[in-house]
Amino acid sequence: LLSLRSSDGGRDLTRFLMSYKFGIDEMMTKINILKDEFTYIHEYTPIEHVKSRLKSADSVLGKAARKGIPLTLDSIRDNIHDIAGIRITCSFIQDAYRISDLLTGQQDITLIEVKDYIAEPKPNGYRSLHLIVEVPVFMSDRVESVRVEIQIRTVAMDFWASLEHKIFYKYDKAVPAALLDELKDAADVARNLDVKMEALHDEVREHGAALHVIASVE
Ligand code: 0O2
Repeated sequence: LLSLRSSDGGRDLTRFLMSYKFGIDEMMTKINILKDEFTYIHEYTPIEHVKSRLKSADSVLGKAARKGIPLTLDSIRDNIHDIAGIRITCSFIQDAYRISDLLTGQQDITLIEVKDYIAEPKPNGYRSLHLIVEVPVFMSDRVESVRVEIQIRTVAMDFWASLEHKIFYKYDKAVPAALLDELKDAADVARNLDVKMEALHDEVREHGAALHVIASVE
């Protein structure tokens, strides 16, 4: 195999990464359809924000080298699952599972892996629902199944994760223990906020349903 850092290998790598960009495009279309349809029919959408990112060639090669993965396209495809990444932010915990079900229930999506850090948060307090899915991408001469990592989290989880990520890099991954403890406390506060907001949301919805029943009887 040509070295992926040589000019020919680099072209192969660019073409390889292009299929991940198309994988993101396919998934974004699905997510935007769900979002628009929900807004139109229910006047409410479980999807608040969506962001996507494609890992750069350098960061893919860097990750492969760090993990001791051979620098071939096949082994990169098999071992690095977050080349294409999508992050969906929602309001409530139950929305995260709803979005996950709506996406993974689609005929052409294959669910490869689920990591439920909402049910089982990481020791540092990180919470999020991670899915690895495969989506077909139709190209001029072939169909490729492209893996996309989807992170689904509430606004509170996202707020915590983005600050924690910044702190982690600010301290060059050596965060002082006292700060780690405070971050864990903040994660607990975010979790409590999610639980509280969900309970309020359910209460308001039940109240709305009761009003609807009264109105239909009258
Ligand atoms: P970035 O900069 O966001 O891309 P992997 O390392 O992906 O091969 P792993 O560790 O099993 O395998 O994956 P996992 O646990 O599903 O987490 C992958 C991604 O989730 C991370 O990507 C982060 O985006 C996010 N994540 C996981 N744990 C944490 C955490 O403790 N804090 C924050 N803020 N984010 C987390 P990257 O590549 O590490 O980072």
